[in-house]
Amino acid sequence: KCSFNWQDPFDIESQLTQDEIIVRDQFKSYCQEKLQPRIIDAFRNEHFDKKIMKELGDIGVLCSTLKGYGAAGVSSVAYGLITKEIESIDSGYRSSYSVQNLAAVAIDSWGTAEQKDKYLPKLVNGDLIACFGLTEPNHGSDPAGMETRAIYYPEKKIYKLRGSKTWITNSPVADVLVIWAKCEDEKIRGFIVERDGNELTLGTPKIQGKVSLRASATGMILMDDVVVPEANMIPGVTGLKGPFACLNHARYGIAWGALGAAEQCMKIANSYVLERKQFQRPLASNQLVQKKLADMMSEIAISLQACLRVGRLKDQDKATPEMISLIKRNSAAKAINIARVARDMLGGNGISDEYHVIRHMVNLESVITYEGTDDIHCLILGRAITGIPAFSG
Ligand code: TGC
Ligand code: FAD
Repeated sequence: KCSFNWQDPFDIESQLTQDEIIVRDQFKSYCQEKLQPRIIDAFRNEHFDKKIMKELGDIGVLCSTLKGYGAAGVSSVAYGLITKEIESIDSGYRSSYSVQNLAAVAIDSWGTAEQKDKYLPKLVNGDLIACFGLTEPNHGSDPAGMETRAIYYPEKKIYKLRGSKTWITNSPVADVLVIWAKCEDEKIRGFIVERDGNELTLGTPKIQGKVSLRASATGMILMDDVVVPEANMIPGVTGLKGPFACLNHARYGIAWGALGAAEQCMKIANSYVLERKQFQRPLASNQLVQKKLADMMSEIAISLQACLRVGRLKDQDKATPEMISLIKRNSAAKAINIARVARDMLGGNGISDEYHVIRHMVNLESVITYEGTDDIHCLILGRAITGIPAFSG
């Protein structure tokens, strides 16, 4: 006879391969033993510990869907399970992890063999930290309007990059910066910029005072004629298709990840209401409280099943960008609502970082915004339904 498990209502476990379960369980141990004890201090002090990237490389989860270059070559579902585990600790850690992958995917998808051989092994093992610079101060949701320019100097076989990027995860700590810029033919291309040797023309100031994602480093990228050898121009793609194709991977990872944060908030709220007594009985014995838990469980279960479905399709090369918009938008919105309700269920204690829920809640404010805001993914879906792009007038 089958029994119902509220922690896995649709029995996702039985839909995973043995390899996926092993990857998840090993990584879960690392997250619990090594990341969980660091997070309160990291968040309080707005500190990203660079050693974490090396640790992630050492245990083989960095850029883990790549084939070759020392990468684990795991399935998209295993990758989703990894992002879920890391985000159950903190969305900031997941961000740093995702962006390393995002930059590596750009090089892997569109780079030369020399670029791949030079950078990918070190991004996979964590010797190098990377960032992905698309957003600019005047162009967030509409990167087509980017102002960053790449000017080519044929006699020296170099490009010079001029402009600024902002809200860039990992930029203050990155050794390698993948930058998207407009060339003289008005086409957008990607460039691999090394921090070393460019100290005079490249600034990556940290954005201070974030109330969200305080455990990941976010900064600007200021470029004042940064010299980039021609060999570091990513030649395989022109136009926004380049960065957007990479974003498909990252948005997919976020869809799983946000549910890790949501699940954690639900578990904390459930334990709390079972323990906490008001009016001489546990809070959990109130119908209003049980409704909140039932809603959380339902949303997480349905959302996870959707992620699994898209993950399986992705591995068969059948996942469309619209499917990914649907699950990114759904997971982030469901997760932030769950975090807000869980925060309320903990009463006054809910606002203390010792209980973790409010940290997840404020982190998820970034998660609904980056990699395409809730509105932008809504409009991508609206365009798919009506055939009418409604982004601009
Ligand atoms: P549009 O005309 O729709 O497309 C331009 C070209 O790009 C292609 N394309 C895609 N290709 C692959 N995958 C996708 N998802 C694609 N979306 C579009 C498209 O086929 C076209 O190709 P071609 O060959 O015909 O030229 O572009 P648009 O300018 O109308 O823009 C539409 C819109 C608003 C949807 C787009 O600009 C958008 O998605 N904006 C959101 C920007 C965004 O997501 N930024 C994310 C920055 S990175 C980040 O946030 C990292 S957070 C850190 C972390 O992950 O933790
Ligand atoms: P805007 O585009 O100005 O949007 C503001 C509001 O207007 C939003 O509600 C939006 O939905 C709405 N809006 C915009 N256009 C429309 C429209 N046509 N119709 C209706 N509503 C609209 N970027 C990178 O390139 N790399 C990174 O590593 C990175 N990391 C980030 C880390 C953090 C912590 C954060 C917060 C952001 C990061 N970003 C990164 C930037 C992120 O992708 C952008 O913030 C996001 O794309 C939104 O752009 P914006 O902030 O300029 O907001």
